[in-house]
Amino acid sequence: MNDAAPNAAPQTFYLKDYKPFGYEVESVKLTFQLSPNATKVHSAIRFTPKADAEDNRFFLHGEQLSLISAKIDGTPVTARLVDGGLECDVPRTSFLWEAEVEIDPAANTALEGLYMSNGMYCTQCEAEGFRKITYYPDRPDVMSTFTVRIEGDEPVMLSNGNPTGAGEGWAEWHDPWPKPAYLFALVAGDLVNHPGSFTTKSGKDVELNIWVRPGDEGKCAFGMEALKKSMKWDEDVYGLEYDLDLFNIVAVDDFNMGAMENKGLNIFNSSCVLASPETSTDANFERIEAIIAHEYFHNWTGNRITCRDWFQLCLKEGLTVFRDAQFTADMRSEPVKRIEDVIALRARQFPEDGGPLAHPPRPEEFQEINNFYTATVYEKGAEVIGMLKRLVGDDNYYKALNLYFERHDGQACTIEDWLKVFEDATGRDLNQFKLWYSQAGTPRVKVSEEYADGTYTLTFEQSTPPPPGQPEKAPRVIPMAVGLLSPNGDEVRATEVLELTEAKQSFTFEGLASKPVPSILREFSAPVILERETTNSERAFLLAHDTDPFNRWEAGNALAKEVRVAMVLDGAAPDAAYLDALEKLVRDDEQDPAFRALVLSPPSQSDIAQTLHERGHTPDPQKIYDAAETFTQTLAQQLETSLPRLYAATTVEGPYVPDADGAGKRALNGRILSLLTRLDGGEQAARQYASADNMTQQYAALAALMKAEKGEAQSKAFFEQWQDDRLVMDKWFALQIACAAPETTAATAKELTQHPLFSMKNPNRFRAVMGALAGNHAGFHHASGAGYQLLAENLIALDSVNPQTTARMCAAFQTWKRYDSKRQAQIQAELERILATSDLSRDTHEMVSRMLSA
Ligand code: 0A1
Ligand code: ZN
Repeated sequence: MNDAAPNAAPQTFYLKDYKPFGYEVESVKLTFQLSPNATKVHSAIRFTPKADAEDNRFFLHGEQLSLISAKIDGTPVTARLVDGGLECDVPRTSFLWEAEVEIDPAANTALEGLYMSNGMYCTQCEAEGFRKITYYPDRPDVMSTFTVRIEGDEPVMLSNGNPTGAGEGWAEWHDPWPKPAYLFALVAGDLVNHPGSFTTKSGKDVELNIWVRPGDEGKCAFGMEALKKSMKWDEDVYGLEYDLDLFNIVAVDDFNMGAMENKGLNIFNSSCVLASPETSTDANFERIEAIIAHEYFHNWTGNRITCRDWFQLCLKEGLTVFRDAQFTADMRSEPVKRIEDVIALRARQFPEDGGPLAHPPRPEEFQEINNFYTATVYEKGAEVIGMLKRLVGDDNYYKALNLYFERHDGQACTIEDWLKVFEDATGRDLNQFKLWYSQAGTPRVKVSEEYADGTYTLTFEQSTPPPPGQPEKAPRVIPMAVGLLSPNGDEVRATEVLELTEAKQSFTFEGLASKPVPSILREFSAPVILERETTNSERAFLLAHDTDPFNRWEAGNALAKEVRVAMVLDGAAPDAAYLDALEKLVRDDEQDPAFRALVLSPPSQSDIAQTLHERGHTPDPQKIYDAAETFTQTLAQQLETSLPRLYAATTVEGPYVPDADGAGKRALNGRILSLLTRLDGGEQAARQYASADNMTQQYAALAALMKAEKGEAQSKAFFEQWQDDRLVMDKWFALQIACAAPETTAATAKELTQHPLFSMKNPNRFRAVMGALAGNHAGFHHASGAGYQLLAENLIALDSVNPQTTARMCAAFQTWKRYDSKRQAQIQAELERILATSDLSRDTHEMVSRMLSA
């Protein structure tokens, strides 16, 4: 059942309305009597009224709970059940609140609160799931210590903190660190552990475990190593040590997100922790390492210092994403990580920021906070921290961070607290910088240049398109990293960070013997759209000579986009000079394979659509698809004679190791194989498929074959081999849709929704199918409208099962206004159909209304 009748005006929450809770929560003791359909939860909570409370209403959140009894200081009381919780008359002195409620974990398909997944009990409380477990002030600024007793016949019963006792049918846990309820966790089931240990820098031994279903024990070793590396890295780089005797990770199959940082008991979507060479690709390994690090790093940035309210979500998420990106850069390759992150930012955050779902990293209002776990809060939130670090410098950054941990440990904080430590540590005024937190939209920066008498001038004009009817936005502080190259390719000015603070601003460079070639926005020093009139030959020059690896890739990427845009708009042939430049780079064995693979990966079709839209054109998905096909085919032909040698040279021999070097080579090898498959009828790919001993190569071969419509036999074999492995099956589902031609994409996806292994209850499977549909740009946007229809139908069906995942996947429609009027009308009709569904969840209602009101 969904909460509230959302078709009646849903409630909106505002940042400006923040009021502290009127009571301290001194301690929380919870007892769970587990039973699939009737779990009893007894809570004993000591409240003390705050002397200076502005508001002493005693309101506890609670949803989908059956209240059995309530007592204050041992005497039964009658609580008033109100919308979203209960109220009660309480003493003006410290008192013990006790309540007993009953909940139904087996019926909980929303996967929020206490639920069951494959017979295992599991919780997800962020953001507001604890209120589905018991009555409580479920807000992040209420922090308390938790003692938990679990009664049941499950072989393993876990909660936060340290174990304090266990016996036949019961286990007790105590978490000494005060925490908000969203970090509460409980897991119980038939689990086995992969153990490990870590000694902290001050000599404390920490027991580590990864808990999985029997049968998955062999897929934990990589995650365990990643955890140890994360613990060490946080000590080395930030000086932060782990603070409990035990750190548990649990893998669960049914989970709405990637993972969750519950104190001492991280819960992971099994796709983000289980790994083996046979079942996981290089990309899976990299992601798993990053997510394990991310959740672990939350122990300080999120748990020890948490958020005052959910408007401040980017305080913990932006910082933790930034920290996990630093970690991945250190463990693997800094430029490759930066390039991957910028590709992802442009693919996910830029469309959000330029469409109807745009919001600032710190939103000021929401109806359903679950809808704000977005690319803007996470990825743009991290970009803002990257800019701050660039502006104040590394030393000042770590000085400010030390002050942050010293000053705010144990507190629930705001963006103001965060910026204040930087102001205090550096003496810098961050008022203007703060606009990054309060303004939505991606700034555009127009660059022009002048050269005369040895002086080179760069002029920047910034503007952020305001939503219709809103005033022009004030200029922001933009750190613009710039270097200059001489025409012979030498760097004549090393990277310098120019600080843009005005709408229009010029910077001069003196003493240059000739007009330099500028390399602007190095390392993507700010999340902006750069507009600069330049030539393809200058881009090719930077692709060959730039000393900043990010910008070298960027030059190639910009060139690729220009070529593809010209193909789409003017029907031009693929640019010969670009093909030559690509060929040269791909054949250059001196260059890093990972870099060559990235340059050889064309911009995605949705990226081309986005670029066309930014330039005022209406993207035609079919034309974009045709241009991509023609380009790749032409490139394959151009490289024809080199492909067999390149394929052989990039094939990694020997046992599979999921490290960055091997991954880079395999990525390049995979690109080469996909080109080769266009020419050899799939011979090489079939050989690779047959001999592959790891998923990266097996999957690359299968993808190449399926894309060329030559993979039917291998797809069957893949199914036979892996049908019992849920995570590998997700790949099988998704790949068929990703490889389908535009006119068959929706039908392929529809057929897969009829497959016996398709399930609405497993978010990974639903995402594998519907996410692949939305991700196949030309197929999803096929003129028939079949893609839109299929997604809408499935979202309507999913909404009553799992509102959170439904709402998140609705975002596939967010770019609707950029397409032609026929497609707009088709999408609008689907959005209206969703909105008209009776009993639509608050989550989906908010997302669809926001998109329709654009
Ligand atoms: N805090 C987690 C992400 C997360 C957020 C919400 C969830 O359920 C609604 C679950 C997980 C992270 O950043 O990893
Ligand atoms: Zn996080």
